[in-house]
Amino acid sequence: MSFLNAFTENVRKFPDTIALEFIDPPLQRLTYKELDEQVNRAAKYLQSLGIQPGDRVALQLSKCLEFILLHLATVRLGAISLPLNLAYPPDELKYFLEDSGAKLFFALDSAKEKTQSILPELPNLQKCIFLDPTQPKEFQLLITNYKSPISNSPVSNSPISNPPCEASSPSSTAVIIYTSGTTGRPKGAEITHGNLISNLQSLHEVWGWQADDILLHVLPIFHVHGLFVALHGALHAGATTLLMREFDAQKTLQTLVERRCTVFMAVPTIHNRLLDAPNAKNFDLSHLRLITSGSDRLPDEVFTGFQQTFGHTLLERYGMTETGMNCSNPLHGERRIGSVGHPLPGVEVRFVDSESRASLPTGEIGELEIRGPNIFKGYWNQPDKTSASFSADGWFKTGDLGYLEADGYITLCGRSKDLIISGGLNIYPPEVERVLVEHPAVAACAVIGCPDREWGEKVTAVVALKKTESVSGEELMRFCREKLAPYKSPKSIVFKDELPRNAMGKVQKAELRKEICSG
Ligand code: MLC
Repeated sequence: MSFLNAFTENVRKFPDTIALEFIDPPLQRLTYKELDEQVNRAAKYLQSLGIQPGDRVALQLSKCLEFILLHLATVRLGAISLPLNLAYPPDELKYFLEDSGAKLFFALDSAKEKTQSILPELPNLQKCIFLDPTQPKEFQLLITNYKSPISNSPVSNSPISNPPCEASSPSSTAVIIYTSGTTGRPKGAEITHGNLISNLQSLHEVWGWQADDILLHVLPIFHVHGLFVALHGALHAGATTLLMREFDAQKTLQTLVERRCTVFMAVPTIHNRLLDAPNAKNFDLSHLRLITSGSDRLPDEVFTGFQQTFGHTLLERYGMTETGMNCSNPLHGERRIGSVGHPLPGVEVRFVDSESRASLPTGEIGELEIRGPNIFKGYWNQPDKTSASFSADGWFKTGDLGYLEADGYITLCGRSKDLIISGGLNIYPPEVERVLVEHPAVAACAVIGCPDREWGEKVTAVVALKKTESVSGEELMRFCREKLAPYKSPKSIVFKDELPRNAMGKVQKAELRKEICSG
């Protein structure tokens, strides 16, 4: 049973309902029936390129219809979709393509030059196809006019040859999403059809998704939030999704009002920008039935700011790439400030002592562990890292610290992992440190997240230079940007003669945070 079953059912029930509409150029609008037909066409095109169940199809595209069609078509074939952040530079991209063994790679025409240099080093990659989403007709021609490898005739509207059932069984992988890790390179989280189905069903129930909902979608579609929670959520419900290609605060407020949207989902940085938009108070959002916040802790001032400015109580929910959504505040009932609400149906939570791993009683702060049908299958080709991320009795270790309140609400209050969350994106300091120490002038460095109103946390590098060397902060930032996505690169560099270390020689980041972040 594929997670697309509900979508297919909606094609039958609501063929003429608008499924997707891109609200900025190129303007595009598809009903459920049209979307289904185009997904089928794209699936046949992928089949003609030799894509089989289980193959990985990598997509590093902007937020465009081509991305959505290829993603859904890949999954419909029982193959594995691999969405990639556009911000990854060639160094990182090469690693993802190599590690996943992707067979097919769709990239942006505008990235051709920088992408081409890495292609000869990828033996598993059979084909790289460059697309220009500003020219949608070209893609239509591509998926319609290719020759069938069997009959050598142009593709018709005949149905795709169905994948074997096991290719889209609940335990088979539908999507791989890379997440950074505390050690080593990023890991590909294998998310199964079963994971997606259970989460979609829970959120459908808990958030009261309806077929007449209109979702304004402003998030990137290469992450769990924008792809699974928002886009899949709406398709699962038979609802309409209006897609904004790049987030713009003013346009978001205007569209929410003019198009009578009913659902909006975002990260705290985006909610904050809405509050800061000129004349924010003049936008009447009273017709929206649900505005959610996730991917990062929702600051109290954004929660109360939203109530004061828009008369809306944000619904905070909590998830991770490896788990999908875990907890949510209620649709009806108290949405508690600072809390992520209750576990979703079928999701079990417990808090454990970080050292002894013993389960803790209500009210005591510990590390959050999760069990349920939403928990991913494992990290692609990384059995050791997979088993290290589970407890001996099979609970997923989130690395988040928090406690269970007496009335069942869950409050998170920190992390046991060395992790920075900036604008809803996870950044593991060791990844940035690994790059910084490659610079010949750097003797040692520590990367920390300093609290920041705009980003939640700001990536800050503390650097000690070799005695005989000198380099500017700007030069180090430039150096990082060549090797890392811009959002991971430090936004400020602080020089120190030496880094504070404990008796074991480990850098004391807590001390650095106290000294540097408050300044
Ligand atoms: C952009 N920049 C960031 C950044 N996003 N820096 C740090 N953190 C980020 N998140 C950089 C840009 O590269 C640019 O650098 C500068 O900041 C200003 O760019 P901008 O144009 O103002 O940024 P913008 O494009 O508007 O992006 C901001 C944003 C975006 C908040 C809209 O980051 C975003 O869409 N965040 C949502 C991420 C998300 O969907 N996370 C879900 C993960 S799933 P310069 O120097 O080149 O100018 C997950 C599970 C779950 O976590 O529970 O949901």
